[in-house]
Amino acid sequence: MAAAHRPHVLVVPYPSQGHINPLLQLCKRLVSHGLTVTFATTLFILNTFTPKLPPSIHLDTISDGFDTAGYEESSGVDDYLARLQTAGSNTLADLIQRHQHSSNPVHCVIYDSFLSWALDVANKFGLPGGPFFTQASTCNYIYYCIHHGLLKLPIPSFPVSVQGLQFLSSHRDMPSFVGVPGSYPAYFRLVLSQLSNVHQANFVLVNSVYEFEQQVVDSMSKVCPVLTIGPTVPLFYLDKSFEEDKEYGYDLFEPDSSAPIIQWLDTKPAQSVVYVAFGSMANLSASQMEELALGLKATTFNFLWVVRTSKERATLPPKFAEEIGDRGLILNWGPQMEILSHGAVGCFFTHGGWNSTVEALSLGVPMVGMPQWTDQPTDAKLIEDMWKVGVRVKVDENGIVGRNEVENCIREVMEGETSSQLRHNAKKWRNVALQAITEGGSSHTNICQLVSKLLDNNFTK
Ligand code: UDP
Ligand code: 7WV
Repeated sequence: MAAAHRPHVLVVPYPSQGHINPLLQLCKRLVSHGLTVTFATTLFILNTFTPKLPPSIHLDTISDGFDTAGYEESSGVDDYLARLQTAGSNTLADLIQRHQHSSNPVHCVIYDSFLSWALDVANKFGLPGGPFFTQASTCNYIYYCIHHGLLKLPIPSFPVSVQGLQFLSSHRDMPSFVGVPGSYPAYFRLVLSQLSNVHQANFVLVNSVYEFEQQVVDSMSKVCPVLTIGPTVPLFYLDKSFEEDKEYGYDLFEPDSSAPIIQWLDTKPAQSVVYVAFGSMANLSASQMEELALGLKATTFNFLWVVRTSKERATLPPKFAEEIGDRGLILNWGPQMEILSHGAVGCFFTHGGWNSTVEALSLGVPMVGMPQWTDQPTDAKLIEDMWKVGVRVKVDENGIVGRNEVENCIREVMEGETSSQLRHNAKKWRNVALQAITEGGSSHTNICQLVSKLLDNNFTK
């Protein structure tokens, strides 16, 4: 296709690591199908972090209204989300308008489902568009049912009667905004707003695999045009023929170059290391950090632990690093896909963010889920009960996961009775993920369907 006749898709992420990663991977897939793609993150992010992306992905910006320091500059969640919507809508309109007068106008807008207002902007210019959901279909459908009154809050009893959600058996399985009523009201409104206009979208993309959440995808497909297109992870680790797709390419954190992570893993026996990481946002309390440190120490396994913030690092027991010696390596940020795919890693101790969950499931790594908030409790439920690829920690009466619980959960995944079954199941799901992205597989078929929609609607005129 000559460049001028290729549909030009504008992709707009929510400005956080867990949202940028999957939307970028979508960009790569669309480029590989011959489309022209522009990725528009915020001015703050583009000015502050340097991406390592293929030149075929064009970069542009919108504004969240906080061009100097992003979220840190806001006075809190309400302020941030309000300005993200007003400044975001205006600057998205500006961006589309600027392109309209170029040789390369935008034909379609794919926006993060957190930015549901982007559909109004696209439609104002007569453009089609659709959201990309970066969380599990189970969470999306829970929010759909709440938004549309099919689930009333507080949920009076479990299991709920909604088809596809019957496996949820307590408040502990629900997203935190539902399970802990009144927590983060502005974020709760945000996740519900995702579902406000899905029936008006031209398509609804989800970072999941049909086979991962079959029943719930079937239910949601009855109310909007869902296309599961996951896993949106760098594909090299699933299939070595994707040589160009080894990393996401847009990290919002600078790794300590001093830590020789992969060389360290290379010195460890197969499946002897616990990889511990809580994604890009979690902040563990001082007492939780201490319990985790002592639990890890008690297991006697090797561990690779991402302690992201200096505040968290300051809460480690004195002399912890010396005491564990070469058994443990602590880093502030690492190449997670490369780590998870390393043969030395035998268990992923995770907060269960959806990307981390999908990454581990796609690589066949069993997990311990230690959810913090938002969609993570539900992801931990899926890990433990739907896919049976891991266990979920129990929280004590003070809201802390104690050192013994940390130790026991790790032992169960690394060497317990259920360990070999978890590993067996994890391999099975890896294969499901691989099949899905292979020609004829569910996600491959859905991406082809999306691409042909983009071509057929003849957006090129
Ligand atoms: N990640 C990474 N290095 C780290 C920790 C996390 O590259 O040291 C990546 C991880 O692979 C995932 C993303 O950051 O793609 C985190 O997304 P997730 O949904 O798991 O959690 P969130 O950060 O949104 O809580
Ligand atoms: C960033 C900010 C708020 C939320 C999330 C990410 C998420 O859960 O993905 Br609620």
